Amino acid sequence: MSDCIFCKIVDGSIPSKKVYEDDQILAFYDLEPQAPVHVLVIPKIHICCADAVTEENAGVIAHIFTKIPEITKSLGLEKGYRIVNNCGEHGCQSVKHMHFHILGGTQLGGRMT
Ligand code: DGP
Repeated sequence: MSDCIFCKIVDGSIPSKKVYEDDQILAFYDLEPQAPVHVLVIPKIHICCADAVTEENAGVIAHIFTKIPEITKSLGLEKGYRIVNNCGEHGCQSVKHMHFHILGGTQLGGRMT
């Protein structure tokens, strides 16, 4: 999508600090970190949000989860981490290209709201 920030990060027209990339997905540091380690993992294809996951596009989401152990190990998150996906207005999703936040590098709080 031409007006999508994360599609522009995928095509390289907006720079990012990449931590992992393959033909289907990209992981890069969040611009506004909320933990000592804060990385976003995105599908390269434009899927707006969790609400738009279908049988047809779910493969890339599964692929993200198969790569998260490798990505988190490379980030030194052996003691654990949190995966967050915000969806829609009530979920406070600000970028409408589905992404998973990986947060870690410290003891995180117990509350999620
Ligand atoms: P969310 O609120 O779940 O939609 O999270 C969007 C995140 O994306 C937010 O933590 C800040 C981050 N972000 C927004 N624009 C950019 C950008 O241009 N580059 C990077 N690296 N992160 C961005």
